Amino acid sequence: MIDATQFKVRGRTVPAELCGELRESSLSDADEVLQQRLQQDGYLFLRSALDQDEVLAAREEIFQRMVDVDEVASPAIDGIATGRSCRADVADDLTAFWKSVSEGAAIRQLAHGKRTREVMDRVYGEASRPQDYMWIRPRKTGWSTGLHYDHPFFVQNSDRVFTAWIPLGEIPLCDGPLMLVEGSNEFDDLISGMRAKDDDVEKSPEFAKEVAFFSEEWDRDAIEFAEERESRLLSEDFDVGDLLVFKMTALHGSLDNHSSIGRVRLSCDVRFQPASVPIDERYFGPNPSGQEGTGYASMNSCKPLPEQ
Ligand SMILES: O=C(O)CCC(=O)C(=O)O
Ligand SMILES: [Fe+2]
Repeated sequence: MIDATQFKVRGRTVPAELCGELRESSLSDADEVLQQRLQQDGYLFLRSALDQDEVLAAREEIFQRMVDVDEVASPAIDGIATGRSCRADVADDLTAFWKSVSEGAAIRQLAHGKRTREVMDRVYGEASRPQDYMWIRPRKTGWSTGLHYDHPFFVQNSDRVFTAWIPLGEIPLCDGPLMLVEGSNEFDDLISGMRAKDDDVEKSPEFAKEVAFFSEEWDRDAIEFAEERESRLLSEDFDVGDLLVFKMTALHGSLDNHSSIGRVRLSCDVRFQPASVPIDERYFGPNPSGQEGTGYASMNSCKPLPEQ
């Protein structure tokens, strides 16, 4: 059972009737069941799907890099923010620093390794392929990610590209895990409006943020939005090894990180597609340009943690 009092968005506690838990699926379900559920709900929540040692190794690897720049206290695995940073003094190039964190051996083993790929093969019903460009998100207290759809960032092959959101360690509700809007993969007014702008997004990549609803104009309060749509905000106390897969048409953001011990919420999100589908070159290779053409530089995580 989730504790609704821990659901907070932008400093407000979400009314209990607007909170819900994610529907849990299991790897013991048949592949077809998993695939149908993803299509129906817009997401698939799999407990204990990934290798716990791989998850913890990735957590330690990333937080150790943040210990080295005085952003996280030792021991790294605890992930407690210091409130300080010497990243800008130590790293000549902040983008290169974050790219190297994102390319660490342990995080790549987790996100691109055999175990995760086998799970994603089942989700697709065929061989899958992860994108090289991936987001690692350390999120300090006070942070929440605004509501958005991922679709505009991955317009090409978008019906076959899925986001794999991986908690790197336990993420209880108070640490601000990912949150999905129930039924949002069927909000046809929003989805068709977004798809209608695909051509413009392709021509002008910076437009994607606006269309994803990240724009200031759309900057919607998740609580008000859920009320208006008579929907609910779904999340979970995530454990080591859990995996959340969702479609580009699932509206999501995160809860507030209101950890009372200043713990940084750490996750990674990587997009998969069937191996048989042609790749979108922006997200593959040793120097992916990403949607905005600036590679890793467009990621918030490139900034020293206190400035994010
Ligand atoms: O982890 C978050 O706060 C947001 C993640 C996200 O937007 C995604 O995985 O697409
Ligand atoms: Fe997203």
